[in-house]
Amino acid sequence: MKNIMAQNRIQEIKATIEGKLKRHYGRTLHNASDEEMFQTVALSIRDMILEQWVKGNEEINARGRKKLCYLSVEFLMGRALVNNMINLGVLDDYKAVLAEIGYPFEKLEEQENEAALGSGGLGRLAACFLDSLSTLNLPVTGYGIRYEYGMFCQRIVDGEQTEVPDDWMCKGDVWEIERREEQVEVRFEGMAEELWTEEGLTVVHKNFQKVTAVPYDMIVTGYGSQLPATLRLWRAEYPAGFDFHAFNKGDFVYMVQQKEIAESISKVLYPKDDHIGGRMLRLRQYYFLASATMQSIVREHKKLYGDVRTLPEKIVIQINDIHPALAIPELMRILLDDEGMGWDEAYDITSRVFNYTNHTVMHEALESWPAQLFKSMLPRIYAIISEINERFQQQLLKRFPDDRDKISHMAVIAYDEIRMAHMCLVVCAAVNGVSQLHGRILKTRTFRDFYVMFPKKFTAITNGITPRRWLVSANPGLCELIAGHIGSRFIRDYRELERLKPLADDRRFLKDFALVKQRNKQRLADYMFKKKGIALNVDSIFDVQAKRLHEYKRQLLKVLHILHLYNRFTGDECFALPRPVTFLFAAKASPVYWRAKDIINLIHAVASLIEANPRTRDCMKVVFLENYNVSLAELLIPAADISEQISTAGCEASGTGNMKFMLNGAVTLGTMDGANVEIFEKVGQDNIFIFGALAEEIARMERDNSYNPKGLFDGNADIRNAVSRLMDGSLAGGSDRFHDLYQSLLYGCFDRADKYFVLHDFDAYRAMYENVLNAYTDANAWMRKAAFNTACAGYFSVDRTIEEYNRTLWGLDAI
Ligand code: 26Y
Repeated sequence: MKNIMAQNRIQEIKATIEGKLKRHYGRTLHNASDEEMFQTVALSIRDMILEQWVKGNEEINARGRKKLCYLSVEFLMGRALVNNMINLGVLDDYKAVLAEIGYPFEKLEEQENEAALGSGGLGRLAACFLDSLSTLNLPVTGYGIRYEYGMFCQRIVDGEQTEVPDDWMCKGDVWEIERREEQVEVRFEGMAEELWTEEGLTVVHKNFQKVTAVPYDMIVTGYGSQLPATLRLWRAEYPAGFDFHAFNKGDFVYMVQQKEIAESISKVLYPKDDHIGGRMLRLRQYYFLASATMQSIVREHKKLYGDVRTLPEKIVIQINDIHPALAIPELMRILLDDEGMGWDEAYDITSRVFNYTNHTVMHEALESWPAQLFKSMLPRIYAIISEINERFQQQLLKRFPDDRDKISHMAVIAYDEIRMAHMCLVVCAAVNGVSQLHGRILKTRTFRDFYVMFPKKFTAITNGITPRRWLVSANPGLCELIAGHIGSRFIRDYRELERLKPLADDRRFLKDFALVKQRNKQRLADYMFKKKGIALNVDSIFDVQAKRLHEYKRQLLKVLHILHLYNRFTGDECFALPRPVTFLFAAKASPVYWRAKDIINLIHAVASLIEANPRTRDCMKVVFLENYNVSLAELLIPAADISEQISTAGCEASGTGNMKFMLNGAVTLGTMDGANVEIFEKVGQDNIFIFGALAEEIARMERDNSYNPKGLFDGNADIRNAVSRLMDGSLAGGSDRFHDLYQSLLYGCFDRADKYFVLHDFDAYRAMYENVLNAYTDANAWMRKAAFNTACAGYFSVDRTIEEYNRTLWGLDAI
């Protein structure tokens, strides 16, 4: 009976695909191109999703349910096709259909360009949030920018990173729906004029430049969900038919230039950059996102409920890091200028709808803008922020009448700078960190004065990841093994994974667990060989560090340690490793972050050094995986034995890669930083390898300036010998190539020496690494650790994260 039903479904799907191929492309199953096959299958899936989406949204609107608006400049979605099939429960059916047709399923997967509208953790978290909100049937719209070029593609040429534009939409995006009729107008430049009329003071924004914001809605599915999430991405266009005056005057060139400027706003995702021209373009992007989104939210609210005053009952807005913070003054502008409200009422509404999540304590990311430039680009918004600042300073003056320093320290505008984070802290209802440690650092250091003033606003909610993509989709072997023992409820209910704990003592289970790991290593090895011609030894330990390249994440620590092992081989004929190790790195460096790019080059130079030496090449191998992205992460993470999470304590807000590795049965080698602390608490000290200075120790050394890396270099031969390799000509590129890295470690270049305490933690890392290698030699004990990590990973499901946000901040009801 079941079989007959499955057969019917399969025939139905096949007929749908055949029909679509014929109608859309005039093709049959026999002569369709790969691209046409992909588009057709994707369209058939999209039809199913749209069906749900229409029903779900009707229900929310009919019942007048509160909705979450999640604002983020990054959404790192990854590929959608297989994920959608899993979520809809039709993966097996589609696999069967394609098998019947004789079309390889993997080929279909590979056709899809991934939507890489993000550079790392922040953007990927936003994507996991949408997955979870939909899975839990909570209403949400994500708002972002439809970058024509997403995160650049990384190519390695002679060991150096080069960037290639990521033309992800070259074939069009099947998952999006253009909503041209819902476009809005965003205004830049000009001036804000105050006018006294009979109704009092009004402000008129004059002589502005218009940019049209056109929304594209992407439908994002959840697992077995009734309510797909909406991701609304804005594209910038030059207003059609605008400035005919210039055109008539024959100023055709001017018009084309203006068009160029307008459309550059949604042209490309900024990975990070520090020159002012680029920064101003980023500010333009931020306001574009903020203004288009707030106009669209207010417009929809009025359409549904008539009265803008009920906004806080129906909408809650989460600002994903500081970048979309201009949404705050933009809502004020709409309420004051368009809706004619008074300041107090507008402020009351605004301060009730917004929350702000901080994702970093790194100073460079707590953005502030030069006041004059800001004012000329956004005159009306500038005036509103000035007023917020003025009123806040009055409040401060009452509270700290004699403390001028404190007042200018906390002000929103001071020393000709606009501090976006301070504005958020003043106006938002809540601010949260993304791990418990990060939350504490925000209270006690980064925003200490604000915590004293607004203690109730501060919380910490630890990040999470979606088990749908990071286990079910990325690691079907492990998923099947788990389901065979505890059923498949764990996919929706993160508490279920705990039930694996007793199995960590079951030898048969551990054997199967090891087998799955081995297959995943083989899967990665096959991929690397086929795509890059690189052979991996699947019997070696896979030791993986995969994340954005940044000094604080300390890829350099791992490289220096590899050089240390190399030195031991060359210095001592009897030295051996208990098992061969493959050191896998994957990371993109920001195109203008020269030191990060040097580190990538260094990794390649060290790889060559090891490869060239017959003593080392069979027991050590360094591999750099080009172009790290979501799809590669899905292959790489399930294959890892060791998960390297070695940031300088106090620097990594949370980390989410650490959770993905843990879930897939890799054991963490890490510092007490970000969510590593909580992983440690969950798995216990026998199942994780922790080393290095604690956040308080780092902070103390920074405060009293007591850290002396040169002293460590002089006093510790291991450190000296490893670091000296950078300069002694043994690495490709010659003795000059890594001079800056060497200098940065020992003497500093325009900053403190070894700002991220690499040499400080070197010895602790070296010692702990020995423990790791020894632990691995007991295969059964190692697999116990690995499996126990998986069993403890439930807490780090994004569903737990979303439940916490919802309980403490949002108050949404599931449909
Ligand atoms: C320069 C500016 C445009 C900018 C762009 C992207 C600044 C920062 C970022 C991205 C930040 C980011 O990815 N932060 C990470 O957020 C994760 C999710 O909360 C954390 O797990 C991770 O520790 C943090 O580094």
